[in-house]
Amino acid sequence: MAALKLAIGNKNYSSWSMRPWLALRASNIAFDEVFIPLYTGPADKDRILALTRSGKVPVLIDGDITVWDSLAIIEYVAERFPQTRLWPEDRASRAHARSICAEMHSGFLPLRNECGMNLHRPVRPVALSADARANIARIEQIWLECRERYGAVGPFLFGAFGAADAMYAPVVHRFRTYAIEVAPEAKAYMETMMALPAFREWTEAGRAESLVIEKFENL
Ligand SMILES: N[C@@H](CCC(=O)N[C@@H](CS)C(=O)NCC(=O)O)C(=O)O
Repeated sequence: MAALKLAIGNKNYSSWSMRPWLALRASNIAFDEVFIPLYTGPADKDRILALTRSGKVPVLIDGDITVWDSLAIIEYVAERFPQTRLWPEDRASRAHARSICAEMHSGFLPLRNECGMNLHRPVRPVALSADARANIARIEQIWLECRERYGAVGPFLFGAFGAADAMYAPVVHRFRTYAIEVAPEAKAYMETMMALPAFREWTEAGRAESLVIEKFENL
């Protein structure tokens, strides 16, 4: 049994769960996964509430420490396992990485609402609002700026895989599933992410799930 426990929702739909799961797995940190199916009724909700009164997954349990919220979990993992180097070493790059993670965490609602993560969904475009299109343009700009600044160091946003890649991973799926066209450099970044073994592992497991959440199927 691993020291850490990460409670997550359905891999097919739970974009929030994907982020810390990927940060841990891509960093080779051992953890036990606790799967709690989402939106099935009070019994599963009670299982989440027994872990965190926020009533939301993901939740990380490390002994008597409980951490909830995807970004807080990634911050905790980075601090607890410094060898993961989830944040860039250089202060200016780290400030940049934290800014784009915070921007992702607190924004992009139109894109989230109109292009829900759904790994089962056949790839096809959807009519998008002007706000969602503006979100897409901003994310593309964020990625391109990172590629321009750190491309010489490696293929991820800040060179090596890190917190920012984990935070933006669900967007890679959204762009892919909703056939959103992006610039070649942004596409190359998406391909780097899609080839990452941990990303593939999550994706394959999500596609193998048979649970369907109706309210996420109409997009
Ligand atoms: N800001 C939170 C959001 C977590 C969240 O909304 N989780 C959803 C699943 S993706 C959830 O647990 N929903 C269950 C419910 O509301 O009953 C995070 O980053 O972890």
